[in-house]
Amino acid sequence: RMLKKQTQCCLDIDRLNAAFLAIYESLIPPEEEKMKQELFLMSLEKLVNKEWPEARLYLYGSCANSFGVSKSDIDVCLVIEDAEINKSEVLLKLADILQSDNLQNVQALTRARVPIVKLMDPATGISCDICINNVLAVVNTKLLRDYAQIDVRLQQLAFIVKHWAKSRGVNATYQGTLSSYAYVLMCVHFLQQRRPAILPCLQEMRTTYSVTVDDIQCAYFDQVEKLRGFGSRNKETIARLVWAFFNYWAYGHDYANAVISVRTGSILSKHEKEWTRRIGNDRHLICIEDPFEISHDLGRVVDKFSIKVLREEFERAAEILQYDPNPCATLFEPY
Ligand code: 3AT
Ligand code: MG
Repeated sequence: RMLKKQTQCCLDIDRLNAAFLAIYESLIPPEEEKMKQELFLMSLEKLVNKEWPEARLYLYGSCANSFGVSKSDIDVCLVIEDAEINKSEVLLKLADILQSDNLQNVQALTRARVPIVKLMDPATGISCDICINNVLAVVNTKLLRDYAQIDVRLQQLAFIVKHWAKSRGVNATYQGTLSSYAYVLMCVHFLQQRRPAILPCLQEMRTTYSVTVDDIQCAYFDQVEKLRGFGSRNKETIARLVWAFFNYWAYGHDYANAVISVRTGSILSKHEKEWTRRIGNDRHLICIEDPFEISHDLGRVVDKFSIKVLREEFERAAEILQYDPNPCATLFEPY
């Protein structure tokens, strides 16, 4: 009877596939939006180069990692290769320059964890955050973009998970829930763990790309065009994967002991990472290892209240996918 029940559920799940694909497609930004962003970046770079001729601007975050939905804010990193600079001074100067160029809502946040200048371009409606010399974020953006080239199911799963997290209010690090970056890493790890695997572990393969940033060596196999079709032996549909993803985080993950690690493509123990005790504000209640900054747990923002909220949301999602007659609507209901 058990087996019959399971087969039944899988068939039902696959029936939802078209609906999930339609949600995914509705979230993809149009080509035109990407072009506008590129043009805006070029005009910004011109402006910046008047003051700092050697400086370069890079897009990072969801506008460059393939996991950006339509109308997201863009994240820009200003790279100045002068070790002597004072970030706060540069940010204040930058804010001045932008203000005199008629950009709107210009604001320098020099005391934030990642100091930035915020602005809005009235001509295009693009809102943007500019940080200084945050090269690690530019490199982790490339890693995620490279993973996205291997199997389209990563992009599909991540769009749906991010859309769910935003709808359910569990995508705010200042409230103790997880960043978009953390959710995408959870998706990559999940697809590395399927059998047959849908994604490889690029950092365990031959090095074809290597940079050293802030004393951290970032190295992995980046010739991803050679890996297209890697996951094709696994035939799971996106609906099945969404269902399995929420089941894993609701009932399968060992919150007491396990650390998910995209870097190794495996589960590590909290014990070996020495993430068993609370140190300062880092509580390690859900552990997601950063692929490059390996002492960094992306779950460290989660506290004893928000872990409950998160786990209840994972369980809610798993229950809905199992039993709700119209799961695609209920799953994304605003909280
Ligand atoms: P949204 O579509 O904006 O929600 P995003 O991928 O742009 O998703 P964020 O704006 O939260 O996500 O972050 C922008 C980038 O900054 C993503 C990643 O390259 C980097 N980043 C964010 N949080 C961390 C972190 N804790 N450690 C290292 N890099 C991070
Ligand atoms: Mg962003």
